[in-house]
Order: sequence, then C-alpha cells, then structure tokens
Amino acid sequence: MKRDQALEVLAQRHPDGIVVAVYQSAFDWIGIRPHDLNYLCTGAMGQASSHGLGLALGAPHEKIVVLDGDGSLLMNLGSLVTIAAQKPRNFYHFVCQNSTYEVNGNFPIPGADRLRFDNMARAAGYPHAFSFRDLNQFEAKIDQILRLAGPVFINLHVEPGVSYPRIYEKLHSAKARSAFRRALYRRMIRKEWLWQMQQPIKFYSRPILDVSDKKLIHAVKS
Ligand SMILES: Cc1ncc(C[n+]2csc(CCOP(=O)(O)OP(=O)(O)O)c2C)c(N)n1
Repeated sequence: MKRDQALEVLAQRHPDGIVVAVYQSAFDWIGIRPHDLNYLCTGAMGQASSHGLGLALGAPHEKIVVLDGDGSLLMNLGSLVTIAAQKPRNFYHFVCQNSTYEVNGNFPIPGADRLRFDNMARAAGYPHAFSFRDLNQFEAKIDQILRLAGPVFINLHVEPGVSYPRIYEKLHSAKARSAFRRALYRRMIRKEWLWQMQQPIKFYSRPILDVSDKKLIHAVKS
C-alpha cells in the first residue's frame, strides 16, 4: 500500500490526537495532518516509541499514536519489551515498513525480506499485533484496532506514494516543540484531567506547570 494513502486513512480516524512520527512518515504526516499535537522527535533515531511511551504514561487519557520507521525501530527493539511490560492501554505503535532507510538515500535495511515486526511485538508481550499489506484491509480494521486496549502494534508494509517535502527545519524546530507543549496543556485543561494530577509537570527536572498555580494555568488557557 502507498504510505500517504495509509496515513490519510489514519488521519481520518485520529484527526485530533497526539502523534509521534519519524522521518518520511513524519514528513508525510505533517503534510497530511498538520497539527500542534504532532510530536516531532526526529534526530533521536529509534526513540519514537520510548518518547511515545512517556507520553502515554503521562497522559493516560489520550490515545498516543507512534508512527515509527522500520530502520528506526531496529535501533531500539528493546523498547518493545519495555512497552509491553508497562502495558499502556492508550498506546498504538505503527511501523511503516518500507524496507529501506528512505530519507537518507533508500539504503536497504538488514534482513528486510525476513523481518516480521508483528511477531517480534507479540513475542515481546504486546497483547495485540497486526500486519497489513493491503490498504482496503487496513481501512476495514482500523476503527476496531483503535478501540482495543493497548499496547497495540500495527505493521504497515508501505511503499512511497506522494512523498511530502522533507522540511527538516520543521522537524527540528523549537517552535514546534513549544507549540506541542502548549497544545498538550490546553488539551489537559479542556479535558479536565489536569486537576487529577498530584504533582507538578516537569520538563527534565524543571517544573513547568504546577497544578496549584492558577495564574500559570490561566496563561496557558488563554
Ligand atoms: C543514531 C542515529 N544514527 C543514524 C542516523 C541517521 N539517519 C537519519 S534518518 C535515518 C534512516 C531512517 O530510516 P527509517 O526509520 O526506516 O525511516 P524512513 O527514512 O524509511 O522513513 C538514518 C540512518 C541518526 N539520525 N541517528
């Protein structure tokens, strides 16, 4: 299936939620679904699933979608085990398996003809794992998949379709990161689960939002 078509399907089903995307999937995704809740961590190759896990644990009322690359996941396979052990119910781990390191020259990834990421995820302990080659089959199943309690693993065998421009400045931009942070606070406030949190929210060790700080919350809201 074409990657952009698969991502269009996902965008219809997850129009307004948090998405952690990498490399060509990220470029396509931000073209297809521009949104402040796109978390762009490209550069930290392999870390999307780990960052996604952190978000899933920190924001348990949000569905977290990770759009991983096959080359990227191979660099951090251990995260499958960590995720399965943590059992985040709100975690949906997609991999765009294109069998190459597409963004830096389409070099083949090792073992591409034999790799079964869905089997790996199952063996690591994910309770649900799927693999799709056909767009119609993916489209028929996606609603049901997004209703499952996670962690859920979804491998998509993709080839490039419309490849959106590689705007690295956007992926690496501090502005996009702070837009994400603000959008997340707004979402937390709107959904009112912020008030249930006992601890200040921290960015590294620095508290950035204290739930008792009404002035700050007012600033974020406005
Ligand atoms: C630790 C590390 N090693 C290598 C790179 C260089 N690099 C950037 S993107 C990339 C390939 C990504 O491949 P994949 O995850 O399959 O995504 P695709 O490009 O196919 O969308 C590589 C090797 C990097 N950013 N970080």
